[in-house]
Amino acid sequence: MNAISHDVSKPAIAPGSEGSKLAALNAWVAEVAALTQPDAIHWCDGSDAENAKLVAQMQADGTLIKLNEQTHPNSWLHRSHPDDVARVEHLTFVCTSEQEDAGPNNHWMSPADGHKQMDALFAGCMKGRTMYVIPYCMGPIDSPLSRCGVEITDSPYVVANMRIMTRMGAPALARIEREGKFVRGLHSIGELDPERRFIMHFPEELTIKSYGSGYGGNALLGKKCHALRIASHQARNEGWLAEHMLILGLENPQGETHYVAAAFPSACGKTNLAMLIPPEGYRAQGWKVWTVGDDICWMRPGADGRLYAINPEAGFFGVAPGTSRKSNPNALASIRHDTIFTNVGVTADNQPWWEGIDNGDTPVTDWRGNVYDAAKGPAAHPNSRFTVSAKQCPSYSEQAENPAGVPISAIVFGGRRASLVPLVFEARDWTHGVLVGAAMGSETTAAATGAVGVMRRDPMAMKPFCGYNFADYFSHWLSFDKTGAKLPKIFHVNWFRKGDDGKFLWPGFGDNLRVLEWMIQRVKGEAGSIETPIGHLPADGDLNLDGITLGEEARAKLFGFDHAGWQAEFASIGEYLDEYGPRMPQQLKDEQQRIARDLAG
Ligand code: GTP
Ligand code: SPV
Ligand code: MN
Repeated sequence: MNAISHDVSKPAIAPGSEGSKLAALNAWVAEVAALTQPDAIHWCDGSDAENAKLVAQMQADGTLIKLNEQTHPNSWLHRSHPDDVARVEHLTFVCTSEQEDAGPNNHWMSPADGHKQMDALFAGCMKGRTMYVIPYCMGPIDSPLSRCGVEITDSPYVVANMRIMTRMGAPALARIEREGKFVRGLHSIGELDPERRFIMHFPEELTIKSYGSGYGGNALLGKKCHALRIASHQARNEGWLAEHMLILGLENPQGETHYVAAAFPSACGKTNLAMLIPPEGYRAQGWKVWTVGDDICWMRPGADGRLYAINPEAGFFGVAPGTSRKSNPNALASIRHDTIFTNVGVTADNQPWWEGIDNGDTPVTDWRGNVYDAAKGPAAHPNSRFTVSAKQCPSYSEQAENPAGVPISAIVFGGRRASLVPLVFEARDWTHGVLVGAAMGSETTAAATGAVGVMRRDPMAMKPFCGYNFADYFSHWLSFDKTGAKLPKIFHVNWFRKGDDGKFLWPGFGDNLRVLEWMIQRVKGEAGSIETPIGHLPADGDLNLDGITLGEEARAKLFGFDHAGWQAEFASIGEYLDEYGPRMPQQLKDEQQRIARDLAG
């Protein structure tokens, strides 16, 4: 084991290094230690022995509770502070020198004020605690598309999660030593006081400071803070894209695999689509879905002009509620062992439990650790999650480890829309597709604190995650359409359209394969459609509906085009684009106006 716990009176030098190659890292660690004053410093090597020691320590102090060893070997329950259960968008800042660069889509503070405010919180905050230094790599360790970071944290729970979610430890440190460049993430759980909680990003300095939360995207800094907010800024400068997208491979009966990247807002179906199991008839023919990633996608044009994508993550931090053998058998198979569950309920025999698990069990304890009482709310928090290695997923694609990435044939945008938006439509071209992404709307979910079910604009599912001005982000997207580019087709889906009775009209989950099939046929020029002002919709017979029954209302709403409704929607999209002023690319405004005129005429 390389890791050493340092007495803070000694210099905190990275293990295995002599001399200056890690000088910047060592200097930063020393600077943070001087500010936060931990009792000890531990450099994480990512080994099993290190993990076992940390887990034992967390079991002893109650941070982790052991689950039923027979049914869920080596699996743990963590109960977070009840006020710390989701991302906090209102406390998340992007600190750029110019406010305009952060854009109206972000909360902004000047870098000087941001550092001042955060450093005051961090001063002495690790007294009595151990400071963990976590070197990590986002993406396959040998991929040129990957990027490294170091997270410093005082939370052993964060260390255990980062070990699953990233390539963490010695190999990452070796790459950092080679490259010299890394994203700096400083995190402390602080007092877990919502009044003393901020997540700040300094994209110009490749730096993150997060204080006062131990939960998910607030604390596992490799995930949303690095791989989306900081990476989107880097991607813009370097000519690539960092997106809130799943990546899947769709294998047809002929054995061809097409890769699809899809952006849906938080808790809107990425994990489920990425792990889809085809309906019975399709399975018999040989259709298969391979999982490359379920949350984040980094894409870059290859020498052949196509976009190549990697999943920067190594694990899944997936939504528990609604996950069942019926809805997502691959997820359920993944989490049978070596899994950390956060904020779920438990059964009498100590198995994890959540609403929609649908396995005949009943909960006795809720996510807070109280006796379960249905009158007091759900047993599992609506944003309860599982953390598990991607390697445990039966559908995990070996291509996810390919350093070159996978070529993307289709990009899909989608939202949670009870009304108006049909099941699927295809954009006419790249510019139209970028507008479709920019105009995305979705009803809010429990993944962030605040009201649930409120429709808001969430362009490309990046509203909470774009590290710079959305106007510049859309320009960057448009810039990919250049000579020699072989860009994917762009589609929009809505699995969440409701009928007059308030129920979902589309069966969803495995049956979403029918929509993927149509998309790939469109890519290959093999399927029909009808053109409307909003794009191409499948006409009667274009999409295979064999084996499912849809009533008249369902057919009309899933495949119909509500002219008056879209007129109003396009007026609202125009107003939204105008909120960004002259910085919004004219090309996108022209596209919006052209469609608005089409709808009027
Ligand atoms: P984040 O991890 O927050 O980024 O979310 P995600 O996009 O991966 O969402 P996930 O796949 O975990 O789905 C969230 C919720 O939507 C779960 O409760 C699912 O059961 C539900 N869901 C997913 N796909 C479908 C679908 O096709 N139809 C319906 N009705 N619900 C779905
Ligand atoms: C999301 O909210 O989109 C998530 C969970 O994937 S978190 O890691 O908390 O951001
Ligand atoms: Mn997400």
